[in-house]
Amino acid sequence: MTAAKAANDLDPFWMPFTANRAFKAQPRLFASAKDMHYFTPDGRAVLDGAAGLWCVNAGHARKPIVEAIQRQAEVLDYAPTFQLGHPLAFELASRLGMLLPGDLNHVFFAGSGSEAVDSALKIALAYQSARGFENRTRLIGRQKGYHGVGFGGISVGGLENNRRGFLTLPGVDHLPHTLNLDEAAFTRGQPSWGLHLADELEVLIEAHGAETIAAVIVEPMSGSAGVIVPPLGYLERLREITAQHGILLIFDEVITGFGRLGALTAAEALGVTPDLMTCAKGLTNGAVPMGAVGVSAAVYQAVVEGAAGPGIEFFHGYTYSGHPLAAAAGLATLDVYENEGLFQRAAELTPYWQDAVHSLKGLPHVIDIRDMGLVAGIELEPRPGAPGARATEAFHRAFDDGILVRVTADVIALSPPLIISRDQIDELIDRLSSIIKTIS
Ligand code: PXG
Repeated sequence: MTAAKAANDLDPFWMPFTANRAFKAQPRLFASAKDMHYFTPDGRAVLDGAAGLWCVNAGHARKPIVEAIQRQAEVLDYAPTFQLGHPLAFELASRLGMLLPGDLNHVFFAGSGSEAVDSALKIALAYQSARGFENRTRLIGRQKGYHGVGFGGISVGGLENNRRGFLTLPGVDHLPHTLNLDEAAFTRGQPSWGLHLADELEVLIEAHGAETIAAVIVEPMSGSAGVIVPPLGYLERLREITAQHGILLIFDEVITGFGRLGALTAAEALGVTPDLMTCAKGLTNGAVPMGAVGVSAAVYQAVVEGAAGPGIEFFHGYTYSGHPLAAAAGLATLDVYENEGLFQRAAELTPYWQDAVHSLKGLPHVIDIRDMGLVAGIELEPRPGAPGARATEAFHRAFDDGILVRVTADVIALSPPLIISRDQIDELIDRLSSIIKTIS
């Protein structure tokens, strides 16, 4: 293939969640990565302030993970997990079952976060049905929620752009989101305003009847909507209300899982245990696609142990559920997290991180700064008539200046790998500060 042909070969890849035409006119490419950095094809280093897409929590191309994947590809590249098995899928499930909080001691594997979410929703319906509550089919999500892009996920999700123009599931309702700049702008960590919004669940229960509701699904901290930090006491209250009414609580921990908030899960960071938990991303350090649902003993018991006949208990699963390469990557990733104490490291870095990101307060156009664990959202005032344009410009400038950030609407989101050093935090924030100062 000639260089000219390669340079013009961007067209066939229909890129996801991308302005394809703009990107292909002015592409931004990565050629390699190591630890805290990406490298462009011309060798320029880009400091990763986004852990790829919230997933490379242990840093890039970590040797133990690379070697585990290489070994596994040689030993057993693929094996089905429908009516057959292979050791690593069981090993990873056992290990996760031991690590996950409370009695979340069973694991259903999927290929991505979206698949994990749709699996969890189906598991919730199967559980209610197994207990004789066939009418408990209603699902409750939250405004601004992101639960991937399957039809189940967009139905319970609350980002309008992702729902508009598609059919969504019937019988779904949404809690209000908890973002309020008037009440809580520039809060450090969890805001003290907003707990009352959890009581809106009581209103939905009153309206629909608890006996029609299967599950409530929320991200403990919303990532994609632009970093929405749960108000103090809010998740505790959702737990109380759901438990009281026989409604399952699902935490979508695709972003918050695996150390992002200074513990294995947000559930542990906040001391609230759901009945089902979805994860993906940091589960394999992003190195091989994998999603998973952590399932409580009671749910597994009801659906699987309590099944009427001897056959298949749950008609659901994916070709790549428990894929050998993903399982190998998952196990090696857990080793790295453990051996390097990365969750603890994230917890210890949090105050430094918080000071650093809040130092951006007062810069032009900055109307809010939110943080939790090693996450930050810096919200810019939208340009009149051009929402998103200002942050998108910041994103492009950042890439050109050697830092990777993530942008949704006018929020710049930061979520670096947990191996980031204090100097690198300073570098990330200094560069971002210069960029924000120069955009109009
Ligand atoms: N749930 C949550 C909470 C997520 O954040 C998914 C489900 C879906 O995962 P998959 O693996 O199917 O993409 C996600 C994904 C962003 C961004 O910039 C976030 C995600 C994906 C892409 C971009 O905020 N989260």
